[in-house]
Amino acid sequence: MAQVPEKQKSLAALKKEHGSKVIGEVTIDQLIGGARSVKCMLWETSNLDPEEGIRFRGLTIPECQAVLPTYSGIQGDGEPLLESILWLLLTSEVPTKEQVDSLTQDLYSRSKLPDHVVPLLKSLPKDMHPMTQFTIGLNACQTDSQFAKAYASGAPKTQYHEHVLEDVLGVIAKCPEIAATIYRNIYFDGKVEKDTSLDYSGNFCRMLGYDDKSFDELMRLYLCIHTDHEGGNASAHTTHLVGSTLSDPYLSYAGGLNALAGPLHGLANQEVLKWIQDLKAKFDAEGKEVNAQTITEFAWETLNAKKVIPGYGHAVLRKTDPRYTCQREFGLKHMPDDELFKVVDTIYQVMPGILKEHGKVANPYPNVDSHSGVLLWHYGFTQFQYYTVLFGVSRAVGALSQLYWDRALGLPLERPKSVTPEWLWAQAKK
Ligand code: NMX
Ligand code: MLT
Repeated sequence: MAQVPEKQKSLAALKKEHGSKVIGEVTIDQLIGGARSVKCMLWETSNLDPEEGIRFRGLTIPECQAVLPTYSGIQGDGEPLLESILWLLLTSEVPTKEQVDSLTQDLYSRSKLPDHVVPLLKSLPKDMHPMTQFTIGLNACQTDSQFAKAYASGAPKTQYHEHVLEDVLGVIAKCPEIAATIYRNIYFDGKVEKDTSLDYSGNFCRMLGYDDKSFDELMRLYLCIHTDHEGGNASAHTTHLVGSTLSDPYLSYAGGLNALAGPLHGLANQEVLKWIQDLKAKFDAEGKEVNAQTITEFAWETLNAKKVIPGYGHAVLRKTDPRYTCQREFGLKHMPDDELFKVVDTIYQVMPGILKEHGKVANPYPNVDSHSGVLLWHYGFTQFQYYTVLFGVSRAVGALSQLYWDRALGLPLERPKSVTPEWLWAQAKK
């Protein structure tokens, strides 16, 4: 990567000339409250503004949709290819279609799973959660780690990022087959059919067992928008933290997947579908329509039972997530009359008001997970316990692009300071 020496120099100069500059302070609220807004991580690949949402290397989602190569090859004609966003995140440059096509081939050349992985996945109980299976599958691929081998044979620190890049691309290349094997094993006949004449997302759809051009487009959109959400989210942060110990990218991202599997993070996408199914079941049984009034009733039941409304709220965002908005636009274009799509829209009309009235939530608007499930459901992808695996295939691209830069920039072991309650009380009384 040609930019590495220049970026290394710039960071070294920043540290040398301005290292002691104070850029913030930390309150006791922030310390107890999950470090919200504490600026303490360097993240190259994306940035999240509370009002505007995500920018990937400076580009908003609509800007990415306008300039990144698509399957037809024409920018703006369809959704961006996952490979184009990978190129953008890794290099900060908008790729050409030729560059993207060469990256697709490069990923296919690295996609073979070690021989023990498919038999291992097939040996797992079918009722083991798909995310647990995903981390097992990815951990088992670690036998292919180039970085671990190079480190063991004494590679110098200055070359770490070159070996890490091999693994970053290796993990991203292998994730679709691990994920598809899990899906086909749990819900179908275990057979995975590839079509490597297609792009990464199209081939992934065939491996999952879907052959529908409109679903391919949804997968392209889905995989692009879930890639990165700056560094502080739990899956990206975990990947960065584990990687800072010089654990290789396979082990680091398996750590990230474990964080993604929590219901306050990526698992919320399955929880949203479950919430909607529970709502429908209740009102169908009572002979009532699902409408603004019954949704409001069900939302208050959830809140009064001290449970969260899945898919609403965010640790950073203070407006509707632009990832929600672009999925809504996809729905309006491809399935405007779909029953569940309309339910999600009605939820969107009433939920912010309910959450404002409830009075606790800092952000009463929907996040990415609020919309993704119903779009999948429309195409017959109804196994919602699996949805977070799709998020996991995508998040590899952002978290691991940054992991490459972590090593290229020589970032050290992450080791923040903890304090005791006694120390905090002593500070409070000063
Ligand atoms: N429903 C009910 N209560 C909520 C919700 C919600 N959707 N969101 C926040 N709250 C509560 C929260 O539990 C907290 O209560 P308490 O004081 O009793 O602990 C209070 O409101 C203040 O929390 P916030 O400061 O608004 O949110 P925080 O930054 O702590 O948490 C989330 C952010 C995303 C964890 C939270 O909004 C949530 O639990 N949302 C539902 C789960 C979800 O959709 N997660 C997916 C996030 C996106 N992703 O993909 O990761
Ligand atoms: C994410 O995409 O990681 C989520 O929106 C959570 C976050 O940013 O904290």
